[in-house]
Amino acid sequence: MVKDKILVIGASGQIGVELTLALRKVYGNNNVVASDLREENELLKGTGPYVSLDVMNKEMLHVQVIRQNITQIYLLAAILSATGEKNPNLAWNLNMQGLLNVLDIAREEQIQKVYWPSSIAVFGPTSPKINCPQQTIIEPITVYGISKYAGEFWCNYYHQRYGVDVRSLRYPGLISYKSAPGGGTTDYAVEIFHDALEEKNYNCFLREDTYLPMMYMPDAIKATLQLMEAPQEQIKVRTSYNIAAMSFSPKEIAAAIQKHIPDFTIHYKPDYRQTIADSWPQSIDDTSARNDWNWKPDFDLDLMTADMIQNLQQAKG
Ligand code: NAD
Ligand code: AKB
Repeated sequence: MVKDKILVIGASGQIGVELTLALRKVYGNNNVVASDLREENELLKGTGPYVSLDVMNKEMLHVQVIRQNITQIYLLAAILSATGEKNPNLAWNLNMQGLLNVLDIAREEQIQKVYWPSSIAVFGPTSPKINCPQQTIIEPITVYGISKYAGEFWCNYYHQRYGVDVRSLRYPGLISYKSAPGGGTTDYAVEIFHDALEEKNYNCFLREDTYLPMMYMPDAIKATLQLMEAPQEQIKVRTSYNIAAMSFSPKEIAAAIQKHIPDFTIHYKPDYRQTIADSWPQSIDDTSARNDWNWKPDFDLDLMTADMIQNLQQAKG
């Protein structure tokens, strides 16, 4: 049997750091190669191999895959919703070409499994707002959402046509304390904790009543590992699975933080990201993931808030 050897592309990002560390626990430090365009994240240093890699450079990527005897690829490099609206061409090019480079190499080198995340950003203003189903009207209005929706169908195509075992999750907004978010609309739900602890005040770029689907990073990592470990026959959705954990508004997360920091205050100054948030569903129906591979989250708003504050307080000394 061929030994698993994993390449994580975009390993220095918000998800990449934690996913790389989690994969190293499961597969062994030396069997998970971290890679990124930017320098190695501090938390990854000394925990396993790292290579500098641009996913847009297909030749370089191909050489690394062969040289390192890679059997699985996790592609996390992307431009997120808010940054994408500032530079639509860059977002489209990276999000599409990066994925196509990986899928092509996976086909040519018969890579066993590929992971590529999609997002709740595939949904648009015409999708149902509450408990948005797996299959529904999907008309995204951001370049990020368009690239994710197109990407889902490329994954499905490479699976159907070439047998590439590529799997995907539509992550909601992810909340974490280990690594910073990278230019999304849901980033406020991370920033708010840092400002609550440091300034006792947060200026929110979304309206107080903007409900969005969110998830704590440990649940996102759990879902990713669970999806990737599930037997092939259990994976019935080959575009991307809806997954959900919690939904809240800025007003609600502020109230949850005030249970720990009573003098915390929040002010609202919506900017261009409000339009993006308004186009997304408020909550997600993840029945398919629950039925197909037993998905179930562990964290709700209060549990996540308590854990975030405890860990950030410890880190800040
Ligand atoms: P991030 O911006 O924090 O990290 C992306 C990483 O990719 C960065 O370290 C960046 O340096 C790297 N990168 C950029 N261009 C590259 C290139 N050309 N070659 C190699 N590396 C490159 O993003 P993230 O939040 O960790 O997101 C990872 C994936 O998950 C993305 O596909 C994103 O769309 C998806 N996702 C994230 C969230 C979230 O809330 N974080 C939600 C839904 C989906
Ligand atoms: C973003 O806000 O762009 C991301 C996402 C939901 O995909 N966090």
